Amino acid sequence: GRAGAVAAVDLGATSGRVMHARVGANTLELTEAARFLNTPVRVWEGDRAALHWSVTGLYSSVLEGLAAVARAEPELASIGVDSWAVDYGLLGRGRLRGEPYHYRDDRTAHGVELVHATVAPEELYREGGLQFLPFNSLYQLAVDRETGALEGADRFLLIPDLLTYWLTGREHAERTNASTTGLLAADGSWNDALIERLRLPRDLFAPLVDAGTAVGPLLPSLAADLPFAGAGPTVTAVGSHDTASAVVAVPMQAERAAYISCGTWGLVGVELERRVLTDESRAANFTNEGGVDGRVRYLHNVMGLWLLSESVREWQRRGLHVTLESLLGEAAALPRPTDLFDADDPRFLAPGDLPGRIADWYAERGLRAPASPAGIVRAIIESLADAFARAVRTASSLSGVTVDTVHIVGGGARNALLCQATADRLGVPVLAGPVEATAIGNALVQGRAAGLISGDLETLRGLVGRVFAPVRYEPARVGV
Ligand code: LFR
Repeated sequence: GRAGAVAAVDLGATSGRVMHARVGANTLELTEAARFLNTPVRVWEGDRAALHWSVTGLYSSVLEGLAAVARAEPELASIGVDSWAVDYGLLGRGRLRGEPYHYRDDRTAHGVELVHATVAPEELYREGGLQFLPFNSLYQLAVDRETGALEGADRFLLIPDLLTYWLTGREHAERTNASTTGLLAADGSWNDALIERLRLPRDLFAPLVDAGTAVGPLLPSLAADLPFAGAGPTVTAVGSHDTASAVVAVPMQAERAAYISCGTWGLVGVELERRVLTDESRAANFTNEGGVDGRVRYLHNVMGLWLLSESVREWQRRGLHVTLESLLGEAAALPRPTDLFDADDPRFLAPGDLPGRIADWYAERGLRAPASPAGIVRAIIESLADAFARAVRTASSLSGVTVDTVHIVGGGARNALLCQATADRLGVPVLAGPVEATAIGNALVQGRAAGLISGDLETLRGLVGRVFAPVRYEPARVGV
């Protein structure tokens, strides 16, 4: 087919963007139509301040972005939405019943107790194949059930499905993101038996669709508002879990590469045809998430750039005049620290004073934490690279994939210090980029659904590699 245009809406936990993309067999061009911060907010709930997303605010920013795309490209073929995983809105008779909870809200600890009292973690892993993360949707839903939040709710929609519903009026659950709920069975359908054991209403869960499915046209009221030509674009289900879209756009040869999708989180792993459900895999806390085209995203969550952004937020809150950019520059000039901390430690999950928690980690071991913000930034980068390297080695040994190249995509691909440190620790080259892998993977799946490009993931990745040639970091030492 000939090239055409789509809009990729990509909402990260730190920021969101609407990208205008031109896609064809030999065409892949992205222009940013809108970028906006995604700032969670604490709201008093009678006995505590709970952390929520402002999803209606995000939707408003998305609409502004789509209007900008429409002005530039009235003939737009398609729109697709992806976001971070696991979080959701509850609807009652079509209406959102309150802003969604943020997965970093600490209500989930109790949900873990509730679920594990009914179903053993081993059993959950055998069926759902997910690594244990205290915020997986099933734990959140167990809390909703107990607090009465499910009363009057008749629909559960993950964030991208919720935005798609607001755009089209249609309710569905896209499968890559649904795989992060913990409520899918081994065959990729809703796990009815588990849903019943957790005493969740089965009707909450919408029909599943695969990435690439056309969902429907824009609602008439929106189509009238947005300056698109004719009938306007179709809304298409993409790999709506942002990490699924990012993995589509990793320009890798999957049989010999590992990837690190590095944004707020660092998702470190390999792509497989089949899930790995061994005890070793569960003990290593590796996840089998659903990928586009039925692939398996076999990976582990490492804290990611959150450690940097949340530290900077704390320093700024204390009145220091620092920015991440200036600190990265200073950090690069410092010597490599001898003592690293465990960037995988769950204590770093919650919002709040991160430098303080890093200092505690060192103090508990009788070690001295770096004193200056730049020193802490350097320690974060080296510790992240160390955690990345460990996860790559574990992914390789548990999956049997021999890794001779590591791809870093997402915002972390811009961080030269991090890319080099990761290459050095692994002794293999790191190929960095594209930075906007998630939006690219989102756009490519839409382009394929719209007939603008055809082929398997290898074909799509070939195009990504030609258009966005990665930056290569050679390891300072070889072979680990
Ligand atoms: C990355 C991501 C991860 C998921 C985490 C929470 O943005 O989607 O894959 O584990 O956010 O949803």
